[in-house]
Amino acid sequence: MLEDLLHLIETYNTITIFRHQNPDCDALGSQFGLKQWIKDNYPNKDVYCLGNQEDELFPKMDVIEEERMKQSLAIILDTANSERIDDERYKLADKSIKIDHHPCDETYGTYNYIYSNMAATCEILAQYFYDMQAVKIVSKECATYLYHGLLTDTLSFKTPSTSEKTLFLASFLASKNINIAHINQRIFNKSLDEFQFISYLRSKLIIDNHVGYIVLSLDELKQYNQTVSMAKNCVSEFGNIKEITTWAIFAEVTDGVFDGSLRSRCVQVNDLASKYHGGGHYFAAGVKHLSIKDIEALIKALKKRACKYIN
Ligand SMILES: [Mn+2]
Repeated sequence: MLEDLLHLIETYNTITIFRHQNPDCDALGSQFGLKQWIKDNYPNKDVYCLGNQEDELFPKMDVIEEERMKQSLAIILDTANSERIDDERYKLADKSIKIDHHPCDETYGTYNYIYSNMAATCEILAQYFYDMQAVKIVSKECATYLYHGLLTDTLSFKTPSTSEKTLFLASFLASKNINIAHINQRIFNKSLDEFQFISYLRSKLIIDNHVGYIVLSLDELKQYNQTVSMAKNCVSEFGNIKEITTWAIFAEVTDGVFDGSLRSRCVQVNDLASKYHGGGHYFAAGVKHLSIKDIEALIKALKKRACKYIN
C-alpha cells in the first residue's frame, strides 16, 4: 500500500499536510500523526500541518509562506473532494498525494491512494506504519494521534467498518504505551451545556417510519450556546434506538438555510446526500444549504427506504 509515499517523502525537504474543512478527529489525528511520524524518522525535514480551523484536542495549525509551499510535497488526508480541502494552497505544491478512505473517485492528487475498506484514514496510516516498523520509529505521540481517528471514525469500534484489522491496528497503537482511558475522556467527556443540549434534542426528536430527525433553528442553537457543527455532531446520540434505523439532524446556518448530518444502520444515505450539496460514507453523510422544503423531501426519501427494514 501507499507504494510511492516513502520515496516521495524522502525526495522532498518540505512536506505540507492538508485535510478537510470542519476537521474531525480522523482528519486531525491523521494529519498530526503523519507529521509526527515524519519528524520522528526524518528530523531535518520541515513538515507543516495546514488548515484554517483548529481544535482544542490538537496542536495549533502551522503557518507557511507561499514560496515555501511551492517547493513542497502536499499530502491531503481524509478528504474525498477537492472542494472540501481546507486551504486551497495545496494547488501550489510541486506534487500532491491524496490518501483517503471515503468511497470517491475524484483523483485530485498527482498520486491517489483510496482504501475504501478502511474504517479511518488513521487506520490506513497505522497499517502503513505497522508494515514499516522494522525500519521506522512509531512513537507514543504518533500512536496517540492515530488512535484518536481510529476511535472516533468507528464510533468506539462499533460501526460496520470496524474489522479484525481495525482492532489489530488499535492493539498495535496501544502497544506504544498510549493512555487509552485518557484519550477516551478527552474526546467523550461532555460539558454540562452539551449534556443539557442533548436532553433538549431528545425531547425534540420526531420519529416516523423508523426515521428519527430533528430540525434546529438559529434561536435554539443560540439558546443552548451551540454551533451548527456542534449540533450536527450530536447525531451520534441517536444511533442506538431499536425503533430508529435511520436518523438525521438539521441545523439552521442562516435564515432558512440548513446543514445536516444523516446516519443509518441499514440504508444507503450518501447517494441522497449528494443531491443536497453533500456526500460521505454509505451509512453516514452530510448535507448543505437545504431549505425546509428540501428537508421535507429528503426525510420522505429516507422514510421510503427505511420502512423496509425493521430490526
Ligand atoms: Mn475519516
